[in-house]
Amino acid sequence: MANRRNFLKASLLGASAMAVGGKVLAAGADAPAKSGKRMPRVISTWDFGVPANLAAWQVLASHGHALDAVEKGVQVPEADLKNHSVGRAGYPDRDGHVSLDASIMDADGRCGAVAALENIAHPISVARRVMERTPHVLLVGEGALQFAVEQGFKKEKLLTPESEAAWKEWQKTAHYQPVANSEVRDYGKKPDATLGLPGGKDNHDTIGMLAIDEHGRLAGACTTSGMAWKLRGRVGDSPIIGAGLYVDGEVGAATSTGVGEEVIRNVGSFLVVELMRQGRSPQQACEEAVMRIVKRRPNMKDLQVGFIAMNREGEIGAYAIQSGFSYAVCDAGKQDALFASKSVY
Ligand code: SD4
Repeated sequence: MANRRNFLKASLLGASAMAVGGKVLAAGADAPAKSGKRMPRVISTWDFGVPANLAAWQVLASHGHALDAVEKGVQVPEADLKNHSVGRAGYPDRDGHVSLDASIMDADGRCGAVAALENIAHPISVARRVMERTPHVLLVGEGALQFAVEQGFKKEKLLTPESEAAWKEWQKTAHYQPVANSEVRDYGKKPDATLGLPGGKDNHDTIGMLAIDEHGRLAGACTTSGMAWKLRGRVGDSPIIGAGLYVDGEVGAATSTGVGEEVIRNVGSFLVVELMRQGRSPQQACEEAVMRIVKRRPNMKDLQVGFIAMNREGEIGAYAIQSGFSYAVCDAGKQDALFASKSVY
């Protein structure tokens, strides 16, 4: 179990390199922008956050709203056929159904979410419709699908031949053991957003994105196909407001990736925002929230949870249990920056 000394050691030594255009540039402290202003800005989880941020940036750079930016941004991995952990090409559940979870939230506490949604490629946009066109926050399963179709979303088969092949391969053992996405990635290379995920190993990455626009408005989005081979009906943290995503315009925003059950148990993203409210920096808040989980679960060997956070000044933070968690940052200074997060192990 990580004790306080380990934690401090990890905080001090945890490598945090940044890759931009193929070169590792600097340690991943949140360096002040040259202009002194950190907005507009967008941060998102994992390597595929780089192209997602670019799409969000198009909105932010043309004076758009943070809410539009995060929706547009996360639609990129949702549509990516090589991405087997988000959206259209996500790996299915144990029984072969691709079921998607997503949530979206703005600075005023307005939010919407869908869980266990099947046959719709962009769950984030359905989540936004839940927020804007219903008195509800969360729609699930059949009801979410019915609502999506009523709203004009196209119903389509999502299971791609590649995902189906991976599922069939998995069925040979049918062993369900979420594996931490913690292999060391080569940050010396230009981030390759089309990497996809090797079958069966990296079986769960989620895109969580936080943005602040030029008016200082915060918003967040989170979308995933959840854990590959999960039990039918399993819902992770991503569509649970307060767990996978939380935004408070007076304080900041946070989102998570990793084993959703642990994040739900600890109401992770809400915790990160509350810690920022109490005066922690985004980095300190992410670290404390991760340590809260680690403290409760001594045997964290195969467990990954990572948080990213942004406060209302546009300062950011990231922290994970395991190494190998990456996050992408985009602002007026650099649009394709990818960082290796600090981590406990
Ligand atoms: C879930 N948190 O469904 C998601 C999966 C994920 O990295 O983020 N994996 O539990």
